[in-house]
Amino acid sequence: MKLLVIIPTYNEADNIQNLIQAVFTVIPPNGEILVVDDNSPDGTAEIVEKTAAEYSCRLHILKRPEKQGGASAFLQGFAWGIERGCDAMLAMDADFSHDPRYIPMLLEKANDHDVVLGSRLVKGGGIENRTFARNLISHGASLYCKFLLAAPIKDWTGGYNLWSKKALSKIGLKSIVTRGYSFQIEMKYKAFKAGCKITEVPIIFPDRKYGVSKMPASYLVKALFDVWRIKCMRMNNGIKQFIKFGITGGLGTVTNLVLFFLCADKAGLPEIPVSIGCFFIAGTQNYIINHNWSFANNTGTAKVSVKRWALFLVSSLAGLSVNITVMKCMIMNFYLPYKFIAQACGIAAGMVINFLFSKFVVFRGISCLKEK
Ligand SMILES: Nc1nc2c(ncn2[C@@H]2O[C@H](COP(=O)(O)OP(=O)(O)OP(=O)(O)O)[C@@H](O)[C@H]2O)c(=O)[nH]1
Ligand SMILES: [Mg+2]
Repeated sequence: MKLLVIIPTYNEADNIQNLIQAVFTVIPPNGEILVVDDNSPDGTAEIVEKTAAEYSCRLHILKRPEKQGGASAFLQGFAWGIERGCDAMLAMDADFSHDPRYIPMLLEKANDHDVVLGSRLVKGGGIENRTFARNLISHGASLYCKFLLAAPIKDWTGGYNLWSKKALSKIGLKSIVTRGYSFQIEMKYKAFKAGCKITEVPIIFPDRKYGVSKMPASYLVKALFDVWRIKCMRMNNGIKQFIKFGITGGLGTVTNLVLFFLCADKAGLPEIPVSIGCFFIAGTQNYIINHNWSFANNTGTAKVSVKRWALFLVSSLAGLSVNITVMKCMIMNFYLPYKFIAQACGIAAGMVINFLFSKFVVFRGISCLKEK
């Protein structure tokens, strides 16, 4: 496993050299560190550059022209690591609140998990030297997220986390829109929703000894609102997918009818084989459009595959069966002035089934580095 440790820095001159040394003593020999510095006025970047000489090609620095926030630094670091073929990316702060001694434990858990969270809120974990108020905020924020997002994660805001390449690809880095504490919440929630295997390992979190905190208190308040935004984003995403899926289905129906008209009406070919052929062609068209458009957030860079195409056709058949069943049941059990009302209900039910099967089976959990 090729590990990249990503450390965002802004004015961490007092910490960075010691941290780099401490990290290198615990990571595997092929592990590397990337510092993402935003032109720190205290010369953090220069210290990293000098230190780099000691660790030939294992210590890298990404220098950005101005302060852009820790979340954006992590995102850029993740993208950098993925491009360079790293299998796992460990995000940690430079201020020693994230003690390097936990790295071996995080790495061990990475063998059978996609995401390993350094957690202050599981048994054995904790926050040192924190006031009662700050403890309350941490616990309260996590309970709030757990309740609203309905995911079994305890430490939502912690930033000492190990992300496998697979998890980052499932989450889709370009889909992450929040910053500050909310960034951690959004990443974790999306990982959970993408079906990543997540675990939390206990860490003790001390306050920084050197330097000052750069996280404005307003970010905490912002996070409270962002949790709703994250929740709604997902719902909106589902609605958008459903609309696109419906349009795709409509296009497929047009293709089906035009082909049927040409082959059965114009060319005089037998209806049943023509109908089956139309089903395959329109189904294939739907599969390709859904892959590249309706579910582009899930599929990303992945190519269309025969297996998923076959699954999609099975899903279409399942939808058709539900359509016929609902239509028939309605005609048999209700008085309807027109049969097409039953057929319309059947189509709607079939479409929902087809959509759910597509979303949660056919297009679920495919690589998604390309979003939106
Ligand atoms: N590249 C970059 N790094 C940043 C920026 N702001 C903060 N950081 C780094 O992000 C990490 C976390 O920042 P802190 O200020 O410690 O924030 P925090 O840990 O959430 O808050 P505290 O608990 O108060 O320390 C540290 O390594 C910072 O140097 C930024 O704008 N750009
Ligand atoms: Mg800190």
